[in-house]
Amino acid sequence: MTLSATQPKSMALYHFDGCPYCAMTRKAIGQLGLEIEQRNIQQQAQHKNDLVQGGGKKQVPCLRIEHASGETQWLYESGDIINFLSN
Ligand SMILES: N[C@@H](CCC(=O)N[C@@H](CS)C(=O)NCC(=O)O)C(=O)O
Repeated sequence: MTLSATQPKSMALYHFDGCPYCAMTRKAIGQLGLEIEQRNIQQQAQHKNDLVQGGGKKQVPCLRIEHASGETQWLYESGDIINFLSN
C-alpha cells in the first residue's frame, strides 16, 4: 500500500478469530490487496486494553486509523470499516 499525504499514516485492525464480522473485514482487506497490521485481542491482553481505552468499547472489528495530521480515529462496524477502506 502506498501512502500519500491524504492517506493515513498507519492503520491496525483489532479483531479475533471466531468473530464473523472480523472474518468479513479480513476478507475484504485481502480482496482490496491491503496490508494492514492485525491485532488479535484474544491473543494479547494489551491489544484488548488498548482497544477499550482508545476506542471506548470491547467490540471488534475496529480499525485504528492514525491520520497524517496526528489524529487517531477508532472506527467500529465492519460495514463502515470496509467502506472506509474501499474509498
Ligand atoms: N455490527 C457490528 C457487530 C460486531 C460484533 O458483534 N462483534 C462481536 C464479536 S463477533 C463483539 O465484539 N462483541 C462484543 C464482545 O465480545 O464483548 C459489526 O458489523 O462490526
